[in-house]
Amino acid sequence: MNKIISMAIASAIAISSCTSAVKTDEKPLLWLSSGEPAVEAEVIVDTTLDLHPDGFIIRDTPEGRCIMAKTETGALYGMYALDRMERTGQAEGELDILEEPSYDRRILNHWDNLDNTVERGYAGHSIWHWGEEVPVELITRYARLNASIGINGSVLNNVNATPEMLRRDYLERTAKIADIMRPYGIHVYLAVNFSSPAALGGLETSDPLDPQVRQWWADKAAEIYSLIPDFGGFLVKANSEGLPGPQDFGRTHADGANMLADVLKPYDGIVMWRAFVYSPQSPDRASQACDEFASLDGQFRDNVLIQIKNGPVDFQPREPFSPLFGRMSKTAMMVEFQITQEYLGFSNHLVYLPTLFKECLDSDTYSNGEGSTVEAITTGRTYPEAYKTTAVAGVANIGRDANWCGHEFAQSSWYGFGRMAWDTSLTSEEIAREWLQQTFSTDEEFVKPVLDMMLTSREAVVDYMMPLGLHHIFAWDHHYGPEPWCEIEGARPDWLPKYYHKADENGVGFDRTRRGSGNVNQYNEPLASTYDNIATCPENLLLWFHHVPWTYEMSNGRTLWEEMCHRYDAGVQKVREYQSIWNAAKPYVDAERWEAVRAKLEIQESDARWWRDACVQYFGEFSGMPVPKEIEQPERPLDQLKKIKLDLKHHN
Ligand code: GCW
Repeated sequence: MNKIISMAIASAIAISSCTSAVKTDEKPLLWLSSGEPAVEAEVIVDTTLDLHPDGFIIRDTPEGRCIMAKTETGALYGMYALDRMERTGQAEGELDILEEPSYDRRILNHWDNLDNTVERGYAGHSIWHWGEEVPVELITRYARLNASIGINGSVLNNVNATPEMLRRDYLERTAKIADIMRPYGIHVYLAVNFSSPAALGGLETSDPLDPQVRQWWADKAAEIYSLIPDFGGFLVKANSEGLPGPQDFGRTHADGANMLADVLKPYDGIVMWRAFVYSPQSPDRASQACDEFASLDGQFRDNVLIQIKNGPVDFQPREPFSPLFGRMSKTAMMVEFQITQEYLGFSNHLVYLPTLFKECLDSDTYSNGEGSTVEAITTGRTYPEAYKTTAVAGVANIGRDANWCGHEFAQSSWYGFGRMAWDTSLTSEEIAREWLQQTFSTDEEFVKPVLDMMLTSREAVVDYMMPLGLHHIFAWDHHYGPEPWCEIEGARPDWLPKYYHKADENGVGFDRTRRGSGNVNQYNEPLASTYDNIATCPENLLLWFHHVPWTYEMSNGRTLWEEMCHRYDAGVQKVREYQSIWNAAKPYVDAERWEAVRAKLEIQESDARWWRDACVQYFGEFSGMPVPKEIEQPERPLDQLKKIKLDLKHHN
């Protein structure tokens, strides 16, 4: 025991000395009161412990409280955990806790470009400061925040990757970033462009079966690992939205992914190969990932993970889970969530996302009978042989803004993603509560109502934007605000709202039943039949799966048309409730942050009205029915709302 304790003290010193070099007077440390976990406990690192390398034990012994872990990273996680427990009043009494992460790899995907813009970023330019001096303090703070919630991987660059990313100078800089993050247990990964051998290396082709191409990638991997020995691996978007991929050479996704997996294998690197593929010719975009990937099950190397967006289309306010999660049993899969609010009002709307994340993870795919939830599948419980490693990804909402995420409450979705990736059994409520307690106040008078606001906020945004399974009726390209009427000459049909809502005088919604696109059949029974039957399809996904008559009777007795209008209005009313809650929260929050949130809620309320007024009037032209009298009537006529054109780019 003594021997272990003396080892422990040494490593505890090592850990605290590597975390103490940063001044704390710059960007705020958000939910951390200060960078260092200030806990009173003995820290023991014992490499012989039978524990996940990231796991830890916190235990009270007659000699006092101690944290035990197999690695320094595990010890650091234990220290942050105890720190959190102390600050949220959970550290009293005798402790005997053992924690191991739900996923091995808990990764943020940054869609950051080398010119420092961030695709779908709403919080300022890239924190990596490409081309400028490496911001050591900023990156250290970022690493601390991540370590405190268990995030252990960062893909530094946009999945729309430029071949330049693999240039020597960018790799050297990536190595510097990796050096800063290493003490916090964070591995760096890069998104790569499949054409790099030709575009950067000057080869004639990037065909994955060409020996010279394979050699080029092998040399590149050797170069990367010589600079970054613990490099995590590659993330690849291929044959998607105009990006190159193996299909350009008549090869499959498996050929492409395996070629990269082979060159990373000697270094324990992984390939995260995205399943976000769709072509304009397809009658149903929601079916395409399964169409292209399900038949490849079993053909991928064991260091490949298929990275699948939570829903089958694209991070909409509500989607069913992607049916692909229920279709592969011999291939490792990982979920990609979007923390940045591309389709949820950018950083202007208060939307706490762990409720959305959990809804997906808790969905039962019935892949191997009942209980094969997305969580059980992707954590490797359902098909352990297929999962050499497990992972989960979240598209980051982080930028150079003073508050990191643009909206004070957007920090809670970053926090929540990390906590949930660490422990999928935590509830959204538990996560929101501890975030509020650490970020603002532990006073229940404050916590209770604000917690309620967070927990209902995702449903509110669904109501005022796209209730009952409506989806993708956003304004062109930038996706801020409503434009269900949008028509652009020559545009891809699957980039236009009418492809998705299909409103006409008979009704509204996308018929994905067996009489329509047949997408329901990609789900395992009993789900396929549940979704196929309008009477059993959950109402919150009704217009996702069915084209429904305006006069269809909903379970509460209203017609579809009435219910749609009621939902739109309920979303607006909810935001007004949030405004009252926040007004009452004033005594518990410092003036600056209180005012920032107040101002954002004002925008959100006005945007919610904009959404409601635009959608009920637009769809009313098809239903031929008036907005029910009992709800607030639209203020501005549709013509006026149609004239709103925002000059926004999809890079910040
Ligand atoms: O939803 C779309 C976004 C693109 C994004 C793409 C993807 C990075 O609008 O901006 O590109 O998804 O996930 O690849």
